Amino acid sequence: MPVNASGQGFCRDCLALQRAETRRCTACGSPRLLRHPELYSLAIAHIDCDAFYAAVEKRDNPTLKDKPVIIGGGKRGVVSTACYIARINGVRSAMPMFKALEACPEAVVIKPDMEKYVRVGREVRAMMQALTPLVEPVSIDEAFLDLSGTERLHGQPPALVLARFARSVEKEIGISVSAGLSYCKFLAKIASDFRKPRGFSVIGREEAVGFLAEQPVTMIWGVGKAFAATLERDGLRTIGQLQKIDQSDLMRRYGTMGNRLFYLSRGQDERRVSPDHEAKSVSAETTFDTDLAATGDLVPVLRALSEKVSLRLKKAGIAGRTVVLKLKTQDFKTRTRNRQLADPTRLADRIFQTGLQMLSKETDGTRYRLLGIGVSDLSDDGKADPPDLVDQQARKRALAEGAIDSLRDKFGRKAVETGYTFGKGRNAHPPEPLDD
Ligand code: DCP
Ligand code: MG
Repeated sequence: MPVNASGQGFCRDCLALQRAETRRCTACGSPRLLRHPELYSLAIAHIDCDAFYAAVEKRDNPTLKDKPVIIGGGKRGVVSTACYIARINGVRSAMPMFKALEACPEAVVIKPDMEKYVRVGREVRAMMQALTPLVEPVSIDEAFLDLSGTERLHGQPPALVLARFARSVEKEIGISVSAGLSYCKFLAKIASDFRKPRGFSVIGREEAVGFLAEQPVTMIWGVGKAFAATLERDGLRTIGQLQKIDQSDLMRRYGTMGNRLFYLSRGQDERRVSPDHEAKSVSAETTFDTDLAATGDLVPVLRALSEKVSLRLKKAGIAGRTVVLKLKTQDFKTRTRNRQLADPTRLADRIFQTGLQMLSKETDGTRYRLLGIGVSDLSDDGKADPPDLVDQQARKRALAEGAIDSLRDKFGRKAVETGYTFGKGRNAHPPEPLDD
C-alpha cells in the first residue's frame, strides 16, 4: 500500500483510494471518507453492532425502517435496546418501559427473540473469524480483532479490511456495525463507540495521550460509578489529571486499580487479543445485610441468583456443565462446592436444584454473610439441556421455564414469581435486577 500521508485515505462506500484532499469520494461522490496519518499502520480493532436487537428486527420487517423501535418487555419491563430514531427521542437501554413510552409514545415495542439474536451474532462472528483467527468476543454483538500480520493474506492493510467487512455485514446480514481502529484494545474500544451508528474511528499513537487528557475518568475500563465517585472526591475528573500523577502515588492511593489508571491514562495497554479470553464461568453472588443461617432465608436468594445466572447464559448463547456454590461464613471463610452435571445447562431450575443439593449440606447452623452460585465448564448451548427421559419432572420444569421466560419478556420480571422467590428473603439484599 503506497499511501501513507495524512491527506490520503479511502472511501468507506466504494473503497476507492483518495489521493487528493477532497470532501467527497473522487470515484463515487460519497462523503464517507476515512483519513488518518496512521491509517495504514494500526491493526487492533473493536467491532460493535449498532442497536443490535433493534437492527435485527428492522431487517426482518422493513416497514419498521423509519419508525422508532424499542426492544423490551411490556409496560412493566425495561428497554433492552432502542433504535437510533428512538434514541433521538431520549429512549435509552435499561430505562423502564413506561418512561421510554413517555419519551417516545409512537415507538413500536417488540419483545426480544434471543434465539434469533444469538444466531445473527454468530453469523457476524463467523465473518470476523474469516479475517483473522485472533477474534476475542466480548458479548453477543461485539469483539476485538487483531489484524496484525494479515496484510499479506488480504492484500490490504487492516483499515481497508475492516471497511470492507462493515460493508459486507450490511450487504450479507442486513445490519450495520461500528468499528474502532487503534494500536491497543483500550483505545480501539473507545474508538468504535465514537461515531455510532455506521461509525469508523481511528486513534493513533501520536494523538493518544492528548486525546485521553480531555476525556472523563469513566472512560477507563473498570472505572464504574462508585470508583468514579471516589476519584471525584479526590478531585480527579479527567484522564488528563491522572496523567500528571506518578505510578507509585496512584498505587498507594488505589492499589492495583491505581496501576491500571497509570498505564491506561497514558494510552498503554498491553492486553493481547485472545480468542480464549471468553468467560471461564458465569456467576452471581450477593452479600447480606445481616448474616443468614436458616434454609428458609437462603433458598429464595439462591433461586433469584440462579435465575440471574441463567439469564446471562441465555443472552450469551452458552451453557455450563459444572455448578459452583459459594458461601462465605460470618468469619470470612470461603466455602466452594462443585457438582458436575451429565449435560451442560442454561436453565435456572437445573442450576438452582443442583445448588440446593449442595446448600442443604452446608445449612448446619453456620451463619453466612455471602451466597453465590454459578456455572463453569462453559460451552456452546447447542448440546445443553437435552430432553430428560429419566426425570420427567425436570422436563416439565424446563418446559415451564421456557413459558416463564416468554411471559417475563412480555410482562416484565415481576409479573412471574416462582414459589421460591415470592415474598421471601426479606433479610437479604435483593440481587441486582435481572434485566441489566
Ligand atoms: N442489551 C440489553 N440490555 C442492556 C444493554 C444491552 O439487553 N442494558 C442487549 C441489547 C443490545 C445488545 O445487548 O442490542 C448489545 O448491547 P450494546 O451495548 O452493544 O447496545 P446496542 O447494540 O443495542 O447499541 P449500540 O449501537 O450503542 O451498540
Ligand atoms: Mg452494540
